[in-house]
Amino acid sequence: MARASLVLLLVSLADVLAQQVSPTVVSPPAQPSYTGTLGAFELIGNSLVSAQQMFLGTADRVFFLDKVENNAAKIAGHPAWASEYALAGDSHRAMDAITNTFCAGGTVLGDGRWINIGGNKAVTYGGDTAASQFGGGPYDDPDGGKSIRELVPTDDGECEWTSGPEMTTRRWYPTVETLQDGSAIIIGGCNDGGYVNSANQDNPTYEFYPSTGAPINSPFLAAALPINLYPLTWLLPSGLLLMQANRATILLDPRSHKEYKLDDIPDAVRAYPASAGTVMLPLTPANNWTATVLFCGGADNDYWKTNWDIAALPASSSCVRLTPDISGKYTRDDSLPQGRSMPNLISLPDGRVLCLNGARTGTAGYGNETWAVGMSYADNPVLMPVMYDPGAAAGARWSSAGLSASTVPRMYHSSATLLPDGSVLVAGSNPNTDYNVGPKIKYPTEYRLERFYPSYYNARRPQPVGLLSQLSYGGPSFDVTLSADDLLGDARNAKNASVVIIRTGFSTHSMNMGQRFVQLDSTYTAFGGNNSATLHVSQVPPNAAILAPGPALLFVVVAGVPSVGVQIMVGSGKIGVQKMLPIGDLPESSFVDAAASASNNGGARQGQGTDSSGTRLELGLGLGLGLGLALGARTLLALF
Ligand SMILES: *[C@@H]1O[C@H](CO)[C@@H](O)[C@H](O)[C@H]1NC(C)=O
Ligand SMILES: *[C@@H]1O[C@H](CO)[C@@H](O)[C@H](O)[C@H]1NC(C)=O
Ligand SMILES: *[C@@H]1O[C@H](CO)[C@@H](O)[C@H](O)[C@H]1NC(C)=O
Ligand SMILES: *[C@@H]1O[C@H](CO)[C@@H](O)[C@H](O)[C@H]1NC(C)=O
Ligand SMILES: [Cu+2]
Repeated sequence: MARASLVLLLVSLADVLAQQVSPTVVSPPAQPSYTGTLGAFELIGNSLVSAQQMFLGTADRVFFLDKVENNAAKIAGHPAWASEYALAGDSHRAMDAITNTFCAGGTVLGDGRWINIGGNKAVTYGGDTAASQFGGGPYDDPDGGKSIRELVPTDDGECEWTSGPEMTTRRWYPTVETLQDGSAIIIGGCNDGGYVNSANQDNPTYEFYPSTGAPINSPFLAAALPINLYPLTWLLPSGLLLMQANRATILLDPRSHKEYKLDDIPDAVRAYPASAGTVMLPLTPANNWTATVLFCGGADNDYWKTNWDIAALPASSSCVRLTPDISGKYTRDDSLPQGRSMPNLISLPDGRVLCLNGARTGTAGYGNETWAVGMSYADNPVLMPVMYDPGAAAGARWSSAGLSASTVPRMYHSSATLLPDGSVLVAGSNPNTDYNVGPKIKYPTEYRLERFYPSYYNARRPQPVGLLSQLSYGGPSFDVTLSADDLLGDARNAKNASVVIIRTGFSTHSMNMGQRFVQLDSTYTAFGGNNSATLHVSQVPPNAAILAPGPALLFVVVAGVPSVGVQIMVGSGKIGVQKMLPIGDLPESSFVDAAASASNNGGARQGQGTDSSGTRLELGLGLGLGLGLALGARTLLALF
């Protein structure tokens, strides 16, 4: 019996070793290469095309996608509607996105490929439908409605968009979210566009990429007409998808196709074109990696029903939260200091959320109506950013203290993304049918890039030693060391160190699809003698619905100051079922004071001031297999 279970154990260990990702230790991240004005925006460069869509593809490269329009930059003999921007070099190049990417969706897959999904028909000047849908002048932009475009980002300036297999149905304004196996779900959209959707062109279905077959009908999407474009969607730790459109909210089981109705969202319409800002708040050991989604702003009126001056409609300031795996009831959160449509909510490595971009009146969209501002359906840009602290007491979560305003209105078709150095890149704004600039244009086609510098930006950054290039779901913990400088000269600051993974997401239409913040479990051994510390860090929780596989940024944050993020791979680096490994208990946090370390060489558990935070489950079966795979309480939960 004992032998049998030993054999079993060895077999599963071999399995574990075979499946184990092969991380390398990465060099400690450096300091940012320049300084910024804290709390402020700086104009830095040019996106070459208007940044309707953008994402961070490598630690140094940002990719932009525009709609087809008359940009001066040319590629393959036609105006470009895609580009790449090198952060370190402040240089850019035009790219060929092949088909019309107008209001496409996107995400990154588990193997590191980015996909860009759907779009509009071929157009000619003024956004009007082109004579040929298969290319040719003036823009040579084949119909993108069924397109799947792929990019494997590199730092060599050589990567290019390629065409994947076409979808069977047209999707303009689809949402895309990465799933537990690193594949993607592609949701909704319409055939021909318009300010809002309509029954005669609706596509209330979802499908997967890589494809698993024909699109599946969603009663929820069909019922949410006309506000069912770009449905707000997040993969939840339960494995269900939270979806919100019009006033309705559901949980979708993407496997059984069952939909479970939750409460209607109060106060305002949040999805496009009301375009609230939305973000999943940090998933942390303290909240047991439970997802809470924040929705802020939008339009509190059935504005789409008549032709009236939408651009003058005050935007909503309401914020609500939902913790959908626990309860289907929304709770009201602190309101924004002023109404706002089209904000971006960006997760910062210190756990706060930056709200920027958007307008105080109106919604997304544009047209030739007499009441439009130029063509914009919004007016009164909100130039002032505001910071949300999810840990602050109710009533004190929003603050603009220490922040200053941008000088660039970021209206419809703006975007924003976190960068590895912890600054935020801001781009886009183009409420125009075609490239449109000039002194009389209040909201022109905008190419200017800005960086926003959060309060930690100029502080000396931690330079942790021992970060890994690839993390598994469960498996052996790893150690990261922090120097006295990293700990601000006091080993006790190890108590205030955290290790966080951020997937920065695909930014478009006030969403950052796939954006997620996951804090890893960690403990510390801090040394009073030399004021250094070792962090003992768990791998990713063994549940790929907490963080889907694929590339992400890894930060170590000490007393609110993040290291420069390093790009890592989460999971196997392949699309497919990810191996869930047991996750061991970590050593208890301890503080080894100077006297103790002098007298007994500093064993982690020997220090006098052993700090028993006492919250950790110390079941520690301690199998001592030399792999650091101590099976603990969490393991057992994960395995059975
Ligand atoms: C709106 O105006 C532009 C520029 O004048 C024109 O090219 C386009 O056809 C108009 N669109 C519609 C839908 O009327
Ligand atoms: C944390 O969440 C998991 C499910 O994701 C659950 O099994 C476990 O009981 C929770 N732990 C605590 C302490 O609430
Ligand atoms: C951690 O650091 C932040 C930023 O300096 C500070 O506000 C907070 O009080 C610290 N927390 C602890 C537990 O020391
Ligand atoms: C600090 O002291 C501890 C205990 O003596 C030792 O293990 C560690 O290597 C030292 N760290 C540094 C950076 O000197
Ligand atoms: Cu759009």
